[in-house]
Amino acid sequence: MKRLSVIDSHTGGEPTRVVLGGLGACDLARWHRAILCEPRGNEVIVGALLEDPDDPACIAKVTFFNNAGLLGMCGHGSIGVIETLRHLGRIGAGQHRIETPVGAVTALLHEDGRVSVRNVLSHRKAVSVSAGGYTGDVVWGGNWFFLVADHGQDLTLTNLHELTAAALEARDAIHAAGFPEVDHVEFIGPPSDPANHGRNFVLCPGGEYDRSPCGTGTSAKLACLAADGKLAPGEVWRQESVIGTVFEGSYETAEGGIIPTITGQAHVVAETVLWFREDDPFRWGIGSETRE
Ligand code: PYC
Repeated sequence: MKRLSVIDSHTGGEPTRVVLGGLGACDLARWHRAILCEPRGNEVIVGALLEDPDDPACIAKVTFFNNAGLLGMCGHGSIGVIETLRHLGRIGAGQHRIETPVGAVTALLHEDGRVSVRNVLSHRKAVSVSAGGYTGDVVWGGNWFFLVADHGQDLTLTNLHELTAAALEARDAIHAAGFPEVDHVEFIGPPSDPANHGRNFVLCPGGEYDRSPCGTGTSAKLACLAADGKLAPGEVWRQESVIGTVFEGSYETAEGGIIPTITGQAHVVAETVLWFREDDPFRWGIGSETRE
């Protein structure tokens, strides 16, 4: 019987399940739903597979994945990985580098447990694209986003059903408009709390919404603010999620875009050994197409 040790955390409400080895990244096509989804978890969880780094300057190689497959970078997940490594006693406060599929990122673990992730180069690819009834920007923040302000939706938890339906419609429309790479939709609007600067609702590739303000989505937002001259380098932007949790973001200018830094905090909630018994009809996860 296959067993995998995992540590669960959440960052601003968004869950991360760190897999402490026992698989290679190429196994994830078969295993991603078995690890994350029912009956061992749920569709919302983002996985982070830890492997030995290729670059000795990094503490780990991390492959992020969700219910739909592999992700590029993951901001809340990177914060979850750093908190998990701290929890395991493998790292202390200070600067740490991790390899991700889209490039190495640096994470500063603060003494108080907050983590600041210096993300990959982020940039706006297209401005004010009309797609179906939506107009927005196509932006890279470590994943591809369609950032829409004119969605006409309340960015509140009581409106989740409508938000999800509208974001799925916007995703189909931006694909049809010639941007098939976009896998995340971010509806943006004013904050609920005047201490913050903006609020978002982020639809992830598998149809779930991000409970956190989304690290790569906040990076995409910063790339737009920088391109529009609305936020100066080093100035802090406080981004609220649809559940009201907050990431702080700022950026440095770089050739071809910006380098965002996103700060948040993760909390470990469980240490588990997942079992995958051969006689379990849901060994591969409910809804999985994988069969042996
Ligand atoms: O925090 O970058 C992020 C993220 C991506 C998908 C879910 N969270």
